[in-house]
Amino acid sequence: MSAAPPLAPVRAYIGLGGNLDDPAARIRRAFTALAGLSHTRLAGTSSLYRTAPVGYLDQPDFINAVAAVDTTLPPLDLLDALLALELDAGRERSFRNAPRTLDLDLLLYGDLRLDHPRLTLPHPRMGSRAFVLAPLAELTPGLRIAELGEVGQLAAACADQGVKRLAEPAR
Ligand code: PH2
Ligand code: MG
Ligand code: MG
Repeated sequence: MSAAPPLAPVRAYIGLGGNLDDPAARIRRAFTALAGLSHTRLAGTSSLYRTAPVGYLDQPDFINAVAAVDTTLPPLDLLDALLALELDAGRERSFRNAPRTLDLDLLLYGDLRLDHPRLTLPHPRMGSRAFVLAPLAELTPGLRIAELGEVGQLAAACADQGVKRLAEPAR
């Protein structure tokens, strides 16, 4: 049984990424899929970014973006909905940080701090990853993340990681 859903919508941020099979088109389709989730409104989308791989380096560049949603889905239900969209996009899990068609990471769910076997919030690695912070700062530069700081400042601190905003429209 899951916890009672929030009564008022919660602003959540989702990191999108992929580097296989036309990832830019997949991310655009994922924005549309997010807009179609139950109990959820798509509130904003960043530009698309071309980013150098982090972690496992011998793979193609990624396309990354961030979406904002307002949702009354509880966090684990939102996570399940994101995992279902990854499967729809043909996501396979071979090894950690492997190339993928579509990765949808729940970054923030309001200011909820959560330490659950399936979900840690805020996302534990978001504070040092330019491929998350640059698009998030574009959407909401003044956002403060508890114990990490302001998103715009965090993004500026790792701007040397090789992220390039693409001029073409995100949607
Ligand atoms: N995702 C990872 C690991 N490394 N690198 C880039 N550039 N973009 C990603 O989305 C990404 C990554 C784990 O999910
Ligand atoms: Mg990820
Ligand atoms: Mg993921």
